[in-house]
Amino acid sequence: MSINPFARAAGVALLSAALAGPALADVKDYEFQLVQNELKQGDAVLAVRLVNKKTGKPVPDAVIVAKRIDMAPDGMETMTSSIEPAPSTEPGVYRFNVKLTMAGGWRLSLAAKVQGEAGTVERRLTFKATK
Ligand SMILES: [Cu+2]
Repeated sequence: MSINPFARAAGVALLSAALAGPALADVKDYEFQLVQNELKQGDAVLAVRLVNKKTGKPVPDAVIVAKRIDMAPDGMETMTSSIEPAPSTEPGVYRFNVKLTMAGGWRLSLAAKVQGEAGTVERRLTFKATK
């Protein structure tokens, strides 16, 4: 009986993943949450917290790979505005300088890579810009 060495290597990898069991986290265990749901219209700082839902702990050092704000909640999906990273003030809290050019409902879309995890954490969050 001959076993393809690649198949054998894959089998070993699967086995070690299975043995790792609960220690192996999943990107679904991570969630972005808004720090505040309402911001003043104009130049604002939008802050989100990344948490591990299983431990309840904040997750620092994630790499934001995609970000966008638009007014989809008010039926204006094509109305986007600028969003730029701002320095963090607390581990696990990610801050962005945004220009909220209009009062109303906004949507934040984020994608991030968590250190040591495969896959991408994606999340859409809704907040409000007030006059
Ligand atoms: Cu608008």
